[in-house]
Amino acid sequence: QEYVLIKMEVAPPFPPKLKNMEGRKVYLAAATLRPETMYGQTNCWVLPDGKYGAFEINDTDVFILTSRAALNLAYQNLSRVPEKPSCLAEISGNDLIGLPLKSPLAFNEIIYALPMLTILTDKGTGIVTSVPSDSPDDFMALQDLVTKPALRQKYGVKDEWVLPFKVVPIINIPEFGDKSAEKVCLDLKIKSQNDKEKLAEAKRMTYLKGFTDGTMIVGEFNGGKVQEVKPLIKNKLLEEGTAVLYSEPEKKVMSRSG
Ligand code: ZZB
Repeated sequence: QEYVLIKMEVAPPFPPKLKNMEGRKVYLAAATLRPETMYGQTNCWVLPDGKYGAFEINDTDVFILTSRAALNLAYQNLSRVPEKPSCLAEISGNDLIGLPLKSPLAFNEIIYALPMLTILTDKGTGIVTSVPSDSPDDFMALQDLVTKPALRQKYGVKDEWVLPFKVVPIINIPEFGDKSAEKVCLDLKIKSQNDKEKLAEAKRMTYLKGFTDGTMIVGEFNGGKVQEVKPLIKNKLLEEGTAVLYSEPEKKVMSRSG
């Protein structure tokens, strides 16, 4: 599986945990398969109990992600020390909540790191960028934070990190309109981010239709078909240096061999 890693830059001033990294470029590195949706980012997701680290990628850049992802990156020429992750600090997801970020292509100039409880730590980087217009998981996780003050309180999430951020329409799908994730979540009567089975179905539907029938309604490639502009936007991000490629080794399917 090949992901695009989006470099979501931590905006200064750095919090205590990152103080010794002042002068470097520190990024939350989010793995995505949908680079064409980056215009619609409203926040970043981290797992509150997740274990992350700040890893030196080269002389200037530091990526915050899981140590598992750092090891994979080290074998893909993305570590200051070849084939060896170089960790400057261990950081928990809780430490990241509320970090202000600048993310490529996003219409929102600053977005915040917020808690998502369903992040898998054995996939991608454990950091996920949020596009609630087109990702049902993101739509429901954001909706949970918007509608549940107790959830915000539990994770120390300030209102201003969540409430001003509305769904940004970026892609039109004839069947679903231009907020496809919201529409599919409503149609399937999905209640929360924990509604796993229905969310898997919603994701399947929006992935497929977004790719085959989607048209961009914003940005440099406005009017273009998602299928056609996806590689163009990906290359643009890679060329300007705001994203890098990241390959995930195939997982062994233990249940099949017993
Ligand atoms: C932005 C985005 C916009 C995404 C969208 C999806 C959609 P897959 O196919 O299962 O590999 N993701 C990445 N890492 C994780 C993780 N560790 N835990 C949970 N979610 C993760 O799915 C890859 C997608 O799952 C990635 O692409 C990321 O969210 C999320 F409009 O990034 B995506 C219909 C989906 N739409």
